Amino acid sequence: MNSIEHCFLYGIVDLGYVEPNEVTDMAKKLVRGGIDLLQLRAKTESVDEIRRLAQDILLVTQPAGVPLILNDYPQLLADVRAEGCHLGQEDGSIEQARQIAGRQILVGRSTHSIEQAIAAQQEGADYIGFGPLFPTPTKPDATAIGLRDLRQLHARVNIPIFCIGGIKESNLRQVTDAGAQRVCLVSDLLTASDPIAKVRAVKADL
Ligand code: 3NM
Repeated sequence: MNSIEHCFLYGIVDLGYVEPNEVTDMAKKLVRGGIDLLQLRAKTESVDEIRRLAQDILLVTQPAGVPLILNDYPQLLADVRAEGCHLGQEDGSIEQARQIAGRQILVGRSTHSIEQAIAAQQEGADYIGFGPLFPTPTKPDATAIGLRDLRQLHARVNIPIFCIGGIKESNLRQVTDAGAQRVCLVSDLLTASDPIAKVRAVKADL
């Protein structure tokens, strides 16, 4: 299984873009392209549906050694063998998520400022998301925080930092020039005419 330190391109299968019956196929494409880490993000589906989708994706990710992270739902990790969960600022504590899962899991936290990033590291997160860097249709109500904090952030936080929010193949260079080392992309991968080629192209530019 890829260790988190070796993950640079994080993809999210977001049910806002992918129909439930296309989830496995999309996961296959992202894995085939060389995605390092994958998240299942389903904001409106039932817990039972998320469990079923996660089980299906695991058939793709586990043989490829790609960790699968569930957006929230640490309770599912007791019986779904995904590798971890991702918590927002409003979700529970990292320690609580580990206890609920009852086994060793990865736990990530969304952060939107340097202060939140440092707090997540102190709380024991395995990695953080940091964003949204740019305005994004995937999280339309979130305020973009821009690129200016990235160097200071990387100097002060030493767990893996995945920059997120409005990042595309077309602006990736701007993001890495500003100091980003790892990125998470959603819509640019999921709406690509050829997601396999898109993942390969983004990875080659990282
Ligand atoms: N979390 P896209 S931004 C799911 O800043 C998510 O915490 C964010 O989607 C955060 O690549 C975001 O389509 C959406 O912009 C990222």
